Amino acid sequence: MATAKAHTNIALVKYWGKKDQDLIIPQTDSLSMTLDEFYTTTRVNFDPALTADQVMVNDRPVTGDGLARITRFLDLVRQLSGRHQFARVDSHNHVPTAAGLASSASAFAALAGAASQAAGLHLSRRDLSRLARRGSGSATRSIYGGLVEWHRGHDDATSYAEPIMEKLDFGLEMLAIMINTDRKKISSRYGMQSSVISSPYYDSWKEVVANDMVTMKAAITARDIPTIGHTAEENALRMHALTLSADPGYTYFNSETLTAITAIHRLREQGISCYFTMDAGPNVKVIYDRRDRERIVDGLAATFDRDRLVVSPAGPGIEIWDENN
Ligand code: 2P0
Repeated sequence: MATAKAHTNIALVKYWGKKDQDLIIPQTDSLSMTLDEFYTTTRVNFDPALTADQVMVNDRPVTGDGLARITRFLDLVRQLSGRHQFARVDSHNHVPTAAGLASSASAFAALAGAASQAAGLHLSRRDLSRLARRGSGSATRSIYGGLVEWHRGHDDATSYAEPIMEKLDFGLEMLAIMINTDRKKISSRYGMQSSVISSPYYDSWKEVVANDMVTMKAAITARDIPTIGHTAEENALRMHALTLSADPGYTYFNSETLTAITAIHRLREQGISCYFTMDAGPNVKVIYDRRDRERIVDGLAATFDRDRLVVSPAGPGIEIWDENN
């Protein structure tokens, strides 16, 4: 039996498309910040008495496609470790109520950590990152804290993440504006594949990311938050242009997303340095220097209730507890 705690991450240079859908080898590199506020804890117990994997998330049983995806992942761990027992998985996502933030990054990172440890594998963090990748691409980066780079690689051995700066020594911070949606969202897995296949801009996107990776890493080295924020914002908008330009086109924006973007533009017009990024949903995350936090929260509170504004500094890498000993 083992338990792991992994934090979610938000990409500053996005991953949007796979080269190999089975191994989850991405088309491009990507770069993220792990967040302190949002995490998953998962306990895994391989039990000879079980006749199938049993999975609970937030105290509810997981069935159907969700269970099949986790069983496929556990099959990999069984293959690697030579174990044949089924597992009991108990997972809790710690995100503010109704956050609507995707948690597959922290979920599969925590599952990779707990399942591999419970199966007696003692993986290096690089190998753990490769294993987490097989569950969900963004989970590759959630093994590490702080700022993290996922090298796209070209096969299972070469596609893994590495930390750039695990403990931040400057004031980069994020704030999530919680925007709810009732609309059934298009999964990132489906959405990114649709962009790869049908957006006429996909080749340009690969060039954009190659350039943004260079700019972003130099800006991190220089602790230059305006350049980090500006590059992340442009990168996110160009990723979202891939959704609009797919066939059929779609978007993760809703009307409140545009309201949030307008509010951020207004803060910038007032001379406050803040930028936004967005993922496969309507929530907007603001990127800024923590010394400006109060002015940004006060400014956004004119439009959004304060309980919808969640501040998060950078968070730590995965922690794993072996409970057999
Ligand atoms: C990212 N996203 O870099 C990008 C930006 C969302 C937008 O990674 O199919 O859940 O499991 O590999 O990792 C979300 O996609 O997709 C994601 P799969 P994943 O964070």
